[in-house]
Amino acid sequence: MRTQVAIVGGGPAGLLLSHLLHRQGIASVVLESRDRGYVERRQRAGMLEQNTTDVLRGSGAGARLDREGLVHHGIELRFDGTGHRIPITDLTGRTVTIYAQTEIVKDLVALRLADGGDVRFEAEVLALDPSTGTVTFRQDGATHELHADYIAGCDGFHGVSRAAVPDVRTFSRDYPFAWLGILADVAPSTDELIYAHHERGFALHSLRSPSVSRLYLQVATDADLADWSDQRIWDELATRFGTPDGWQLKPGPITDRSVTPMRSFVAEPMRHDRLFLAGDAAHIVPPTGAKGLNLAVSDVTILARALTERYTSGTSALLDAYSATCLSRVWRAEHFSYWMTTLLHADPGADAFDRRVQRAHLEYVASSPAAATSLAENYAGLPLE
Ligand code: RFL
Ligand code: PHB
Repeated sequence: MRTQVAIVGGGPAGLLLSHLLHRQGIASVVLESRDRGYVERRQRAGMLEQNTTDVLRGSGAGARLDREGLVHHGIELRFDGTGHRIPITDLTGRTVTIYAQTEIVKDLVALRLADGGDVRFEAEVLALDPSTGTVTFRQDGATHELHADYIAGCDGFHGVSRAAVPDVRTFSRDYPFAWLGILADVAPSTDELIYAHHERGFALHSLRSPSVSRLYLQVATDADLADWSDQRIWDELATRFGTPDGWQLKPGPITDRSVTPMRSFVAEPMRHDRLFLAGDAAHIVPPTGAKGLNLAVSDVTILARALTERYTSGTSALLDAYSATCLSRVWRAEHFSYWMTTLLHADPGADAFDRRVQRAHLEYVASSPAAATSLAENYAGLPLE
C-alpha cells in the first residue's frame, strides 16, 4: 500500500491535516487505533482561538461552527468573591469561540469521508521508520505496511511516533494538582467563561451550548471519582465561585465526568527525516490557557503549507523550517499556560510568601491594562504569520 502522507492518529490534528492536504491535491491515509464513536465522543477542549476558526472556515470545514459556535469577547477572573472582566476583543481586536472538540472531530470525519478520504478506524500503528517512510499497523487481526513519502505523527501524548525520533530531548513539568471536569445538562450560569481562584482551589465555568455547561474543579492528583458525588461537586463549585452579591450557580444532571492530570511537556525537535510530529504527540500544556487544541491546529496548518510547497515547487525550505517554526509558537503557549496555571491554582506546597506573591499577581492582572492586554493577546492567540 502506498500514499503520499501517512498520518498516524485520527484526532483533531491528524484529521485536519488530511483535510488540508486533500484541498491541495495531496493524498493521505489516516490510521486511528480507536473506533469512530470513541473518537467522536471523547470530551476535551472547547475554546478556539481566532486562528483556529479562521483555518477551519478557510478550508471549508466551518459550516456548523458558523451556525453553532458561540463567539466570546471576554473572560472573567474571579477571586475574593469579585469578578474582573478581561475584555479580550477590546484589548486585541480578536474573538474566541466556544465549539467543542468533539464537534470539530465529527465535522472533519464527515468531510473526509464525503470527499472519499481514506480514514481507517481500529487501525493501530505498531511501528514506523522515519528513514524509509514505512508504517506498520494492525487492522482486522492482520499486520499491514503502508509506504509513504512522509509520515505525520499526530498520535497524541501516548502515541508511538515520538519514540521514533532518535535523540529526542524532552522538557516537562508535572503540577501538584489535577482537574475534575464535568458536562452537565443545565443552562450555563454565565455568558462568559469564569476562571476562579479560591483558597480551596481553582474552578472554571465554561459551556457547550445554551443548555449544556462544562465545569472544572482543581482536585488532588490522586483524586478518585468515586469520592466525588454529584452533590459534593456542585457544593464545591458553588463555594469556589461564591460571591456576596447573590450570583447563583445552577446545578443540573451530570452526564460526563473525568479527572485529568496537569502537565507541561515539549519534545524537540519535532522532525526526524521523513517523520513530522504534530499536536499532543510533540507537546502538552495544562488546559488553563486553552491552548492544546489550538496548537495542534497551528502545527498541522504549518505542516500542510510546507508539504504543499514541497509537492508543488519541489523546494523543502518550509519543511526544513517546520520544527523551529512550530517550537517558537509552542514555547510561547507553554509559557502562557504555565503562567495562567500558577496564577489561578492553589498550590498545596505554597508557603505564606508564595500566596502573597500570587495575590499581588492576581491584583496586578485585574487592575493593570498592560497586564490584562498581555493575558488577552496570549489567550486570543498570536497571529499565525
Ligand atoms: P489527540 O486528540 O490525543 O489525538 C491523537 C489520536 O491518535 C490516536 N492514537 C493512535 N492511532 C493509531 N495508532 C497508534 N499507535 C495511536 N496512538 C494514539 C488516539 O486514539 C487519538 O485519537 O491529539 P491531537 O490530535 O494532537 O489533539 C490535541 C487535543 O486533543 C488536545 O491538545 C486538547 O484536547 C487539549 N485541551 C484543550 N485545548 C484547547 O485548545 N482548548 C481547550 O479549551 C482545551 N481544553 C484540553 C481541554 C484537554 C483536556 N484533557 C482531557 C486532556 C480540556 C481538557 C480536560
Ligand atoms: C472548555 O470549555 O473545555 C475549556 C475552556 C477553557 C479552558 C479549558 C477548557 O481554559
